[in-house]
Amino acid sequence: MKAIPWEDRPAGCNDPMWRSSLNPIIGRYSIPSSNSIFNSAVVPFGDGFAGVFRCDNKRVQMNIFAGFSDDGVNWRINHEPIKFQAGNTEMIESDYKYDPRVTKIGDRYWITWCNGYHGPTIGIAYTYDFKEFFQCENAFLPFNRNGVLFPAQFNGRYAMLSRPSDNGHTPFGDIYVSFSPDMKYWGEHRCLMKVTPFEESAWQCTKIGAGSVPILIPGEGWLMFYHGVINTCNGFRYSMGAVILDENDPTKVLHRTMAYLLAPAAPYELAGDVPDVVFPCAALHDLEKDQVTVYYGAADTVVCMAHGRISEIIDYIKNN
Ligand code: BMA
Repeated sequence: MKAIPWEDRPAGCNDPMWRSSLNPIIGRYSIPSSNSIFNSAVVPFGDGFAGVFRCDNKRVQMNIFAGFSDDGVNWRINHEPIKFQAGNTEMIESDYKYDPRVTKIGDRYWITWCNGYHGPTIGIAYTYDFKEFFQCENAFLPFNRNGVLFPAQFNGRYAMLSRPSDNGHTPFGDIYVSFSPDMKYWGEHRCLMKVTPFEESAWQCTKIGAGSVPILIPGEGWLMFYHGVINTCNGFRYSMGAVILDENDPTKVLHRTMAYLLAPAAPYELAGDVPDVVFPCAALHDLEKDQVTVYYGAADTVVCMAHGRISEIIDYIKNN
């Protein structure tokens, strides 16, 4: 595997995670049509990396685009959005597509995203090569967002995290997990984790949503980065935390951050089309080197990275 993008902890930093000195790694105008590029997903692919990027155009129409990189930092994003063919169903209408995640399961890469079908719900598609994409049935009824697939099956069933929501800027939201034998029919919906009491952990007291594809940490469980939101007098503020789920039973939370891992503080997180947003959608990891690099959208405008030591993050989650 290619080395993941990495920088050691800066001198004097005691935080569990730190920002890349290259942030933002993708600027808002990185393709000719774009107003903003953010909330995007990357995975190891071939000799390098591939990704699916949320690029809102200058009409502020939301769509998803494929991209490629040799080093995970410098990206060539296609100038045309992904064009889907029919997958496990006939083509489904889609008014908009945003906030993609990419999960490799077996021989293919599955894309999940927020799909506009009479309101937001979870779209699903797959690709083998990031050139041809096959769209499948939507996972759920509207309204839902933040659909994230596990990279493994449980008793032969696929598992997906999601966040039932409303048609607008949802003022509530907990994370659920659902199962499917075939990526088409979803059920056995279980509530996984809820917002926290304001007095205990206010940054995640309004709504939470799954972020990165869960990473299996041997002997610990599934590590998943998620976002948490507090409603302030200036609107929503999005921060990042993480959770460890049971390796064999992804309906079980073992440990969860009460203190955040990363919250809006850098200029590109505080200023942009939507200020005060840190929104994780992907993570690259290297277990041997004890490294994880999270990709997050900043201020609904640009793409950024944050690094951390997996073992330290696990300890931090357990202790905080
Ligand atoms: C959510 C989604 C995200 C966005 C966030 C902050 O509801 O629309 O795409 O990053 O709000 O604006």
